[in-house]
Amino acid sequence: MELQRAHIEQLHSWLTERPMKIVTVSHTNPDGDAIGSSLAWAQVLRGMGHSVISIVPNRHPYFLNWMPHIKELVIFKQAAEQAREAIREADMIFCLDFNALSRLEILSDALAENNHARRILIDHHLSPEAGFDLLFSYPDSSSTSFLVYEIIEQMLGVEVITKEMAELLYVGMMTDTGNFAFSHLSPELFRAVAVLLERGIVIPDIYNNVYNAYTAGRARLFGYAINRKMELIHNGKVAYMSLKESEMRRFCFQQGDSEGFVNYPLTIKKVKMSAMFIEQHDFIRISLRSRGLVDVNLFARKYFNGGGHKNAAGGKSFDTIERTIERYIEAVEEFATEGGLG
Ligand SMILES: [Mn+2]
Repeated sequence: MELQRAHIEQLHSWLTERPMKIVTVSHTNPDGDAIGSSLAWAQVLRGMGHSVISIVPNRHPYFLNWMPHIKELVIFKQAAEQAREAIREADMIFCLDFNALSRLEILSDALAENNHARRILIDHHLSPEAGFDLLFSYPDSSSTSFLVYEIIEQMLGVEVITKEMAELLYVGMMTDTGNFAFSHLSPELFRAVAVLLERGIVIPDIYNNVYNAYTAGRARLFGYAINRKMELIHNGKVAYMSLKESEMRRFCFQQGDSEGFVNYPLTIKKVKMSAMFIEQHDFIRISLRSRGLVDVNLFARKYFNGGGHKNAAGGKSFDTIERTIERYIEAVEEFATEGGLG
C-alpha cells in the first residue's frame, strides 16, 4: 500500500527536528491492534531519540499481558494524574486505531487540555474527525499495525524493526483480520508478515498466547451466550446476543472475555449480520459484524451513533438493554426495506 509521499516526508521532518516528548493514545477497551500498534510505534520513536509515553483509557484484556513492553502502558483509569501530565507536556500526540475523540471516553477531556502539541492520526476506520495536523487515514488497511509497518518501511526502512516490534505488529495484524480471514487482505500484508517472520517471530506461539489463553469462565460464558442468548431474526439472516452485568458476573467476567462472541453467529451460513449488546455501568455497548456487502458501519452510524468499518463496527445506546434490542429489531427491518441486507 502506497502511503502519501508528502505525508511521510512531513512526518520524517517533524521527527528529525529535535528530541521531543511524545505521547501515543489509543481507544477505550484497547484490543490487540490498539496496543500492538501503540507499543511498536513507541519503540520506533524511542529509537529516533524521543521520549515516549503510551496511554490507553482503560485496561487491556488479560490475554494480552504477555505482549512485549505492555507494562509501560499508562492506564488512565489507574494513573489519571500521570497520564494528564504526560499529555499536558507533550510536543506531539499520536492517535492510533481510532478517529473520533469520543472513542477515548474518560480520556478525551485530558486530550483537550493540550492545544500546542502536533496531533497525528494513524488509523484505518472510516470517516476521520477534523482537527489533526497530519492524517494517516487508510480505511483499506486491514489494521493500524499494518499501517504502522508501512510507515516504518517507507520512512525508515524495515531494518529498524526488532523482534519485539515484529511481535507487537503481528498481534495487531492477526487480531484485526481474525487470523487473516477478513477483508482487506493484500499481497503487501503477507509480504509484511514475511518480513516479521524474518525478524524471528514464532507465529504459533503468538496465536496460542492470544487465542488459547482464556479462563474457564470465559469458555462457559461463551457456551451460555450462544446456547441461551443468541436470537435469529429476519428469516434467520440476522442474529443478535446480549449479556447483562449479572450474567457476566455469574461467569467471573473479565474485560475482553466477550471479544469475538459477536463473530460466531456468522459461522451460520444464512446469517449476514450479527450484533452483540453488552451492558456497562451507564450504557449499552454494541458490536456489529457483517458479511460481504452488508454495511454495518452505515447501520451503526444511522441507528446507534457509532461507526467503524464496513464489516465490523460499534455503537452505544443509553436506553435499557430491552429497549435497545427493540430498537435494533426495528432498525433491522427498516435497513432491510432500504436494501441494506442485499
Ligand atoms: Mn484496528
